[in-house]
Amino acid sequence: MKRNAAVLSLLACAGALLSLVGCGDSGSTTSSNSPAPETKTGAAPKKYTVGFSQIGAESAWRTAETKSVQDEAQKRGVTLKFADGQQKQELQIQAVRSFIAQKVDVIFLAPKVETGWEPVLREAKRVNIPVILLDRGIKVSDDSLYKTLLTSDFVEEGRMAANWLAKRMNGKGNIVELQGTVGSAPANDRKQGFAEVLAKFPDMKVTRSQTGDFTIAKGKEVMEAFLKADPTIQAVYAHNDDMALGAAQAIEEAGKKPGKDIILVSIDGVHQALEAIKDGKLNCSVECNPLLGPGAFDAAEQILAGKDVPKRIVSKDQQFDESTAAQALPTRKY
Ligand code: GZL
Repeated sequence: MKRNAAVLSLLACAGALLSLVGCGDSGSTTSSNSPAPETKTGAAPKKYTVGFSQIGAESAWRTAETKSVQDEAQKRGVTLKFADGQQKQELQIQAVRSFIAQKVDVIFLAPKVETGWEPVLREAKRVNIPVILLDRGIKVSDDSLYKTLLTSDFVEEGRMAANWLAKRMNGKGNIVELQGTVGSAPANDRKQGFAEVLAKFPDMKVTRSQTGDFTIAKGKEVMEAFLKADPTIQAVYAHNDDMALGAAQAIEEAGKKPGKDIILVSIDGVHQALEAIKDGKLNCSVECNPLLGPGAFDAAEQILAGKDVPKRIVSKDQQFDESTAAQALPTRKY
């Protein structure tokens, strides 16, 4: 009897070692990477594997989202295979194909842009691997190609930014817009929501609008060009905080005071933005929750248990300005 137990525990150790070696993915958390056995009871399997095709690390918001998913996987003992798309859709698609080949149980995809996903999502569907979209939506002819989307209402975020700015500028002034990544859902929708509200204020105009690709560096570069072209700029609408922070640097280097000479409103609500609002260098940030890890794994476990999930799970957003940022800071989680 003792000999059998020894043999069994040796085999178990060998199996665990193989699975650790088998993983080999950057940033993957390992417990066991063998797909969980089908459960009879309809409960989610205790052990399962998720492949996460992330856009990249372009902003503080993105980094917070990645950390939220990785921390939650660790907490639940889920094997997470993480792929950084480095802002390239083709790398994200390659990662999804690799997850299919590795027979993961669920795929998380944060899609950089709205189009170009149908072929690879059909491949996942063909082998019954459910896909959960994180933070950005996609345009597909068949929405059964993904199970659910966890997101915020980007159009509403654009409206909130415009309403705040209209109030702050008493309904008049010229504005430059730093757009997010071309073709992405947040850039398209935040532009739409902002324009919808601005249409009600004939004395408020967006005089220049260009993508800053959601990064500090590009936001600064575009703002430098805007300032050279038009010294009368009165306000900046940035589709995310990182571009607004870059714009604030450009405004300072041009000898003006961001937050005073030029008003800045942006979206995300990251810690650095609230600090800048407290320091008077930014004026308003509309929150967009990146802490999608817990909700994503809840949805995954519902799906693995054979239960339905809503097609769209939308986070509620608040906003922060000079009157609220300072007291919100101590409790902010990203
Ligand atoms: C929004 C997300 C956007 C953030 C940016 O859900 O896709 O991408 O607003 C991030 O900061 O880069």
